[in-house]
Amino acid sequence: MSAAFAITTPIYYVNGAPHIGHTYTTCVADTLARWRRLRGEEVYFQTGTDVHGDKAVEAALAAGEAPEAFTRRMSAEWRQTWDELGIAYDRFIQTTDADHVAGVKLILQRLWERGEITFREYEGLYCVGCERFLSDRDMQDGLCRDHERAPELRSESNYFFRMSRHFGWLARTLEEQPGLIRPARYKAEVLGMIRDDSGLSDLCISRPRQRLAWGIELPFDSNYVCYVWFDALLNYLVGCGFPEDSGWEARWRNTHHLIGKDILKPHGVFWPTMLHAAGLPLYRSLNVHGFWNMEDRKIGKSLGNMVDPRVMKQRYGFEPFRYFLLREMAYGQDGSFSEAALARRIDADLANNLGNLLSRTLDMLARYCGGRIPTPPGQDGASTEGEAERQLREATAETAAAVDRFVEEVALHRALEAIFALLNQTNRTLEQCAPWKAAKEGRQKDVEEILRTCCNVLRAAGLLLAAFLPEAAAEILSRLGAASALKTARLPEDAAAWNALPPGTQTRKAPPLFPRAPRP
Ligand code: ME8
Repeated sequence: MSAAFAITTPIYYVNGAPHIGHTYTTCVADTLARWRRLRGEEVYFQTGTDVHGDKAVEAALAAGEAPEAFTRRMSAEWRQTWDELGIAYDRFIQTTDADHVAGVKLILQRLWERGEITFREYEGLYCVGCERFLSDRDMQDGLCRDHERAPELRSESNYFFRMSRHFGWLARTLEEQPGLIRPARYKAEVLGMIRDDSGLSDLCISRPRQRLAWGIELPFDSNYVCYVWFDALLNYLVGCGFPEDSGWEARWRNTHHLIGKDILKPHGVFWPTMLHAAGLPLYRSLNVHGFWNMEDRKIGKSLGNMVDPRVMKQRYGFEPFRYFLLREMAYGQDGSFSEAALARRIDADLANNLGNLLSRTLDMLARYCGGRIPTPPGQDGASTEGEAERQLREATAETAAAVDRFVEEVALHRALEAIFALLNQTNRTLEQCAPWKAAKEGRQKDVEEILRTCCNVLRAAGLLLAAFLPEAAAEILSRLGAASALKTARLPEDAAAWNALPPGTQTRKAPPLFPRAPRP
């Protein structure tokens, strides 16, 4: 069980339904996985749910259900949402899965035996309403934000992972492996978190069972359960087949994590130090993105229902929404969501640029060439390649190579920008060559040359877009009479192949690929 490329999303909390933020990370992962598969690589893509801890218990209580039944039901709903949206994951992991629980216990035991875990008293501000210790973030003006009451000073004995002894190693590793955390500014943030004066030291990894029973029991003390983050991070390793599968390490060494910047500390500090302390290798890369905001507020659980991916699917179609997410946000930076911006992108890029090029090309091909792909120059012994065709052939090859590079850098917005720039250039060339005029003047060779050139670009676009917009891409190729191209294609090279549509291939006119967006 080896994989040249493994990709993960965070495992999401089940105290709410998926919103635009979760959908974004998951679509980025899905696109990367699809692209790598089209490159012929063996891919492993994992997502799932994080079901233990206080938050899950609170949400279960609010729903009047036991934590186990509640989290099972919610996990099924998350999974169903990704299925409905066509997310092609290989495994949906849930932190109650038997192999996950066994993996967490094994690592806890190993760290305990290695002297990486200590037991001591902890003193902190405890909110009875929340039934937990509060962090600075939980308080405002000395009061618990949720309960608006003063917390009590309490002490409690707990187990601690001796995390800070690995900070020196982590700092050196981050300097030695510049691509480990991307973009670079998040690496700098992690370095700031582990500086001597940062205040971050050891990590409390247990919760007394009488306070929180919903978790994985510590293998060396049944009075405690494991802290939810310590448990959750290990999902990535378990998904690779650790410890039983002989191929787990190859898969693990090729694992790329995708996360939002809200969970940089657990993934940039807790996780690598946990791995190092357990004598395990590091992940291949951690790729951090920004937040989707709405009127400058982070979209979270409360605002989330306003941008429910299933509602977006109903209103706009899922692929147009997915296109917007991937095109609009520069990976690493924050993005701003509004339905007006979504509608503008759909109209300008999908309906006008791509959709019109496809419709016009196939309409004219039907009108002037019997709907069949014309014979390329050279093959009929007469014409040679014209300037317009040469330019678009070269631009197509450059675009295919650029898309591959951008996907490698997780710059999906730039990959899409490149594809749509090529389509735009093709629309302009089509306008200049004006085949409708050439047809009137009886210049059939010119008509055929520009329409065949457009079909070449559209075939390339169909292949290049397959990882981003799987259904639309398949439809483009099908209308071009190349429905099976995706089965055999190797990207990026095959996207640049010119005149790969056999002359005489029957094409198919159809209604617009993307209707204009309904007004919000
Ligand atoms: O943190 N913009 O789960 P979670 C962009 N269970 N992305 C967003 C976002 C926004 N406004 N809101 C959420 C957890 N996300 C833990 C993870 S992993 C071992 C455990 C995305 O349900 C983004 O990927 O709160 C973010 O990191 C993640 O959802 C947080 O999901």
